Amino acid sequence: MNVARLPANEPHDANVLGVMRSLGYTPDDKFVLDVHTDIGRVSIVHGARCEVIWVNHSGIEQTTDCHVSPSAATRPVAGDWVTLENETIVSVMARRSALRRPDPNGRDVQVLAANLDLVLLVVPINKGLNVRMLERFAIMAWESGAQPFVVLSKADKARDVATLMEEARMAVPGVEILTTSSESGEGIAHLRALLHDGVTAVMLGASGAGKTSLLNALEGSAELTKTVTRHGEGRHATTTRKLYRLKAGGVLLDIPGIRLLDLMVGQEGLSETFSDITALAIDCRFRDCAHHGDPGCAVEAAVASGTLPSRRLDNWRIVKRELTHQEHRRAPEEMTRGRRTKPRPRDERDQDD
Ligand SMILES: Nc1nc2c(ncn2[C@@H]2O[C@H](COP(=O)(O)OP(=O)(O)OP(=O)(O)O)[C@@H](O)[C@H]2O)c(=O)[nH]1
Ligand SMILES: [Mg+2]
Ligand SMILES: [Zn+2]
Repeated sequence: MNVARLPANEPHDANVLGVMRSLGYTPDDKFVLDVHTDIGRVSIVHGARCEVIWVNHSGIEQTTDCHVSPSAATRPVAGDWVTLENETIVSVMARRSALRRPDPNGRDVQVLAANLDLVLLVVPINKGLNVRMLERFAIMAWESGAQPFVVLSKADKARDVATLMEEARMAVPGVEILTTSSESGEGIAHLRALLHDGVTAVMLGASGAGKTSLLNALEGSAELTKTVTRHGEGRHATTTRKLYRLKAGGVLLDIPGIRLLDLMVGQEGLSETFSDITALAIDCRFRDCAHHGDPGCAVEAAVASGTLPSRRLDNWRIVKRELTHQEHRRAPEEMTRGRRTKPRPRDERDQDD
């Protein structure tokens, strides 16, 4: 727990609280406002500097370009709550959720955005649905600790939307799905209703999926989505992660497109995304069943009996392999240490879960 003093009876408290709420402050945030500490939210990070929105001692909202003190233990990212002293970020508050991906160096993890409630998985359906991509985005969203929500974008150019919805439903069971079009306005009101006061959402999707266009459709804003050169080519891709406060309340982070290769896979996100397989696996004879020719495998039995589509198991195996690979790159020693050589028998499994 960080600083914990409730606002005293000072005239600007209500104002401070109002601005903090409009910035997405919720009771889930692991700190309490304190009149003696300047707290703000990072809206953009430019290299070593951060743009922070905060309220000064007169209760006036400010947007300040801040340095980060070398003593700050954590490097701030968009969405972080930070404390300020003389326009310098001195500390980063504990995060209640964070969207992460593997660092390009392969060993570390990079935080893309912090303190999220909702991860909008923006996947276009104008050329069919990329199931592989949707599954991975869902894994990354589950791993963040925020709630995933699927936005099937560019619905105005989609054919057979009902089938695509069904495919999406199968890929991420239990996750809500909405079709949208920034052209026709389909689904925009629904999306706006989701992003009410106290909600921080981030849009996760490939480049060109239509994220910035959704922001524009929601807000009637005109963030660049397209710059056509004199020769008729070129598209404006988002290059910075930026936090927007929506007119109807709520906070939305627009981030650059993510490539399939940069996605993070994690054990928890895997079992949530493939919750159908997770549920079946309870009946596998071995706790660490690989669902690949293992004796007593309930998942393979479900495929054989037609209850589970074989494509689903194929995809699970691929992602599982990727996960093992990523974990291995991040912590080779830990992997070897943690690996069990022999599967435990079933009754032992039943006791420790
Ligand atoms: N038909 C149609 N085209 C769309 C829709 N939404 C976006 N587009 C087009 O798709 C292209 C990419 O849209 P952007 O909103 O820039 O995509 P983005 O996800 O922000 O891309 P990055 O910033 O690179 O991550 C643009 O040319 C948009 O005009 C839609 O709902 N329907
Ligand atoms: Mg964009
Ligand atoms: Zn199995």
